[in-house]
Amino acid sequence: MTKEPTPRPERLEIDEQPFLDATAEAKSKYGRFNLAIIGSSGVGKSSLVNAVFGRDWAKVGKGLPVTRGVQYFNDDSLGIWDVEGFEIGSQTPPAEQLRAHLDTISASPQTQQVSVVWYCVKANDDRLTPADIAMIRELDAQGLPVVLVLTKVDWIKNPITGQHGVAKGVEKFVEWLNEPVDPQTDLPIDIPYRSVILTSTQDKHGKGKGHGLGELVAETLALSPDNEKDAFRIAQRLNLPWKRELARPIIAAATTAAAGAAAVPVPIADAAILAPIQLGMMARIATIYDLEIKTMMSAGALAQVGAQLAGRALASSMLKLIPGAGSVMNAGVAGALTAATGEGWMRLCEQIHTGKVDVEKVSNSWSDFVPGFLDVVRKMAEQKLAKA
Ligand SMILES: Nc1nc2c(ncn2[C@@H]2O[C@H](COP(=O)(O)OP(=O)(O)OP(=O)(O)O)[C@@H](O)[C@H]2O)c(=O)[nH]1
Ligand SMILES: [Mg+2]
Repeated sequence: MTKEPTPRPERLEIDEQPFLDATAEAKSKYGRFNLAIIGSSGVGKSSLVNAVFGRDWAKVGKGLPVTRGVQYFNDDSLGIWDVEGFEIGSQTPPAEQLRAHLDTISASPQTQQVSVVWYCVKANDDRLTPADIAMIRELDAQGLPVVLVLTKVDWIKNPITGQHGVAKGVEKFVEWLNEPVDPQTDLPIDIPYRSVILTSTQDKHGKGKGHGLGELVAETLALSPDNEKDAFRIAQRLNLPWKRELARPIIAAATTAAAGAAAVPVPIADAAILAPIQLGMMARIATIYDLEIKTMMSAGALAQVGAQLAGRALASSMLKLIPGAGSVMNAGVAGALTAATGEGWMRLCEQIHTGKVDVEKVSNSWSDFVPGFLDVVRKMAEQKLAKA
């Protein structure tokens, strides 16, 4: 009696290396965005960083005190130089004090060099001091674009129109800032900030989402050098459409690559050829949402997701929906599968990024984000029927 050979277990071995490689490549491509924030103690510098970049560095306090008055905080995509404003009673003139801080920054590695400066002043200070003006001039002289950020603006809601406005004093301050004159001589003076943005990160009861932050990120992006704009888009957390704009071309490229890989139709059993393409795409998208593979899931769990996406089970169940597709993976199916995967993954990353998904439950919630691909398949099926 001959013994039947034991069937090989239906397991796809998916290598997560393409994900790791693509992550490293994307990180080095985008680099780090460095911002300097200057302002007196308590003006709200840390609160701004938390609101715009979603990093709670103020609380964890893992800043590196570089020298007195200068701290550097960083992760992969963002570096913050936290620089104290002019100390009242200091013997050193303001411009000189700042120059010493800027020298400290210049002496640091290339990856830590500043792109844009937020010079922060409390809105209800009602004026810029001579020290502020000297410091802003020093920054400009060093070629750094300065945004003058008025912090802790009290926004008052007009009970009739429902519109938000600011107190008269702040309005006057802004008028002066738009056309500054010397208080003694009344002659116009030049203070080289590029723009004035009114902000708050909370209302006076410590609540609310803040104001002016969208304007602040738009202005910061505009002032960033072209080769650092993507780094800023990635580092910030307020504007999701910017991230989608970065993710969509990546999905398109992977879709083309997947269609190419299946240009000669392959049996579904070999559908794993798509895994490296899809894992690379997923890694690049995760980078745009500033998500670490480590915080998302273990490498093993990720490989499993990859297997589910590109693997036999998924591909064959999809193929059932396509009339007459049979048991092969062709260019159209591979492309559609990859496009849908990319779109679903982008949405999942977006949800995690905005804190709407529990990281622990990522593998479970994935299926909630895939319906998109069923739509694509249905559309393909409909087109096919229409042509027939
Ligand atoms: N009302 C109001 N309070 C704010 C706002 N932003 C920050 N605060 C409060 O102001 C205090 C100081 O804010 P921080 O963000 O720590 O200020 P900082 O400039 O980083 O201060 P230092 O690190 O000490 O130099 C905190 O108690 C904040 O809660 C705001 O927009 N409105
Ligand atoms: Mg602080």
